[in-house]
Amino acid sequence: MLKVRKTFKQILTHMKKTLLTLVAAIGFASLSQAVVINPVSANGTGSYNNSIGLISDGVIPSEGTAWTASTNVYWTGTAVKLTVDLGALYTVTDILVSVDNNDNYAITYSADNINWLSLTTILSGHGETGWGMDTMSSDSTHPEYVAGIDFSSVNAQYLAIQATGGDNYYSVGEFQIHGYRDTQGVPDSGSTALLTLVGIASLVGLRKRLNK
Ligand SMILES: [Ca+2]
Ligand SMILES: [Ca+2]
Ligand SMILES: [Ca+2]
Repeated sequence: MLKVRKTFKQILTHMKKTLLTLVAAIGFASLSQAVVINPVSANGTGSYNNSIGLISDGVIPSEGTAWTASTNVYWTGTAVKLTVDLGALYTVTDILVSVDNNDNYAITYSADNINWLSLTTILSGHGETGWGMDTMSSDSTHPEYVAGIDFSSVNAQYLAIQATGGDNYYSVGEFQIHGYRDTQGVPDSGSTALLTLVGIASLVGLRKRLNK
């Protein structure tokens, strides 16, 4: 019986180590998974200048460059809505935008391209650039971080940017989405950890019964 006890003790120790490794891995994964998501397509309503693809080509205009530069999609009026389709549901953690500095822009998100909710709002007072294009990030670790546009993560497939006011001359040089793909049928980290804990608990119960 002593040998059996020792074996179970070893199993328990191993299970505990596995759980700790698992928890560490989950913590690391959730931190490291947020990347730039390349949209499968981009679309724009209304009339605008230059190719819609410029908003997600990875080219971020230098700050202070002209709103009418060839790097940007630009327009007048508030009828234009630029939408990116991520191709699947993602957990969106952050955005990075390059916009004309003296305007307001609404950023919205949707899971179905029908029902839209507000993600954040860019105001003319945000950012530090006084003329031309201004880069802003919602990521607190980014050098262009703007606390006023920060938001809590959402699940979305579609994200849109549209001007809501300013000097009527609007421009977007980049509309970058950061996040990670929602898990597909894999138990989430919480339930995986719970299942492991249940396994350990049942082993402890078995060990107690053997000790009797
Ligand atoms: Ca660009
Ligand atoms: Ca900036
Ligand atoms: Ca403007």
